[in-house]
Amino acid sequence: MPHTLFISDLHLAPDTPAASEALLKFLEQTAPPSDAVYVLGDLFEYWIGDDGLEHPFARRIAAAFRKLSDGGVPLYFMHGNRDFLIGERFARESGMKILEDPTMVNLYSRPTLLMHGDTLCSDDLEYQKFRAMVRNRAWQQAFLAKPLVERARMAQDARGQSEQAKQVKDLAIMDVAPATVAAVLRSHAYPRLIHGHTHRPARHEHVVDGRLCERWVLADWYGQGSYLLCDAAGCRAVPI
Ligand code: LP5
Ligand code: MN
Repeated sequence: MPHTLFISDLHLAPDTPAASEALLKFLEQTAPPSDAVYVLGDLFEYWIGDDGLEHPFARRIAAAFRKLSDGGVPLYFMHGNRDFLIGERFARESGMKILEDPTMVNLYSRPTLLMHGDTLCSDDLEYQKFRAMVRNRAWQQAFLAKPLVERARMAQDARGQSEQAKQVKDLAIMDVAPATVAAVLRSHAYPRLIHGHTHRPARHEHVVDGRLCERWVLADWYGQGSYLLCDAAGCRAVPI
C-alpha cells in the first residue's frame, strides 16, 4: 500500500556510529518504496553550519539521502533545536527540501500537521528564550561568521549548559503544554499532528472543541529507534 515515512531525533554524530549505520540501512532498504520521507528535525546531534559538509561523516549522510532522492523519493527536512542551522547547501547536497515549522500536508486525504515539537513546550521558558535568540537571523549571521572551531566550542558549551539545566527542570515542563497543543490543533482546523523533540514516542488523543485529534510523537534513535509509517489506513510506529 502507498505509504509515507517520518523520522526525527536521530542525533547523528561521528563518535556514535550506531544511529548513522541504522540510518544508512533505513535509507537503502526501508525507504525506497515509500511515497516520501520526512525528517522532522534533530537529524544531527548538532549542526554549526553547512561548512560541516567538509567532514566526510556529514558528506556520507548527505550522499545517502541524495541517492534516495535521485531514485525518485521526495525528501523533506524540518529544522530541530539541534540542527536549525542546516541550510541550502546541505539541502542541495542531500536532495532534501526544507520545510517551515509548522507545515500542513494532505496525507492520503487526512490533513496532517508536521512540527519539530519544541515550540509546543511553551512552559519551558528558559528554552524558549534560548530559541528566540538562536533563531534570530542577525544572531545566526554573526554565529556563522565565526571560525568553525569557535562555533564548535560554543555548541559544546551550550550542550553542557543545556544538560545541566535539564537535570533540575521538571519533567512536565520539558513535555508539550496541553493548552498549546490544543491551540495549535484549533488554529489548523483539527488535523492529525506528527512531531518529535520530546523523545517520548506515543500516540495521543486530544479532544479539542469536541473534535478528536490524533497526535503522534516520534522516537529518538539513541537506543532502539523507530520510524512512523502512515498510509490510507492510519499510522504506526515500526522499530528500525
Ligand atoms: O537538546 P535537548 O533535547 O537535550 O534539550 C532541548 C533544549 N536545549 C537546547 C540546547 C541545545 O541542546 C544546544 C545545542 C544546540 C547546538 C546548535 C548550534 C550551535 C548553537 C550555539 C549556541 C550558543 O535546545 C532544552 C530543553 C529540552 O530540549 C526539552 O525541551 O529543556 O533547553 C535548555 O536546556 C535551555 C536552557 O534552559 C537554557 C540555555 C542553555 C544554553 C545557553 C547557551 C549559552 C551560549 C554559550 C556560548 C559560549
Ligand atoms: Mn529536538
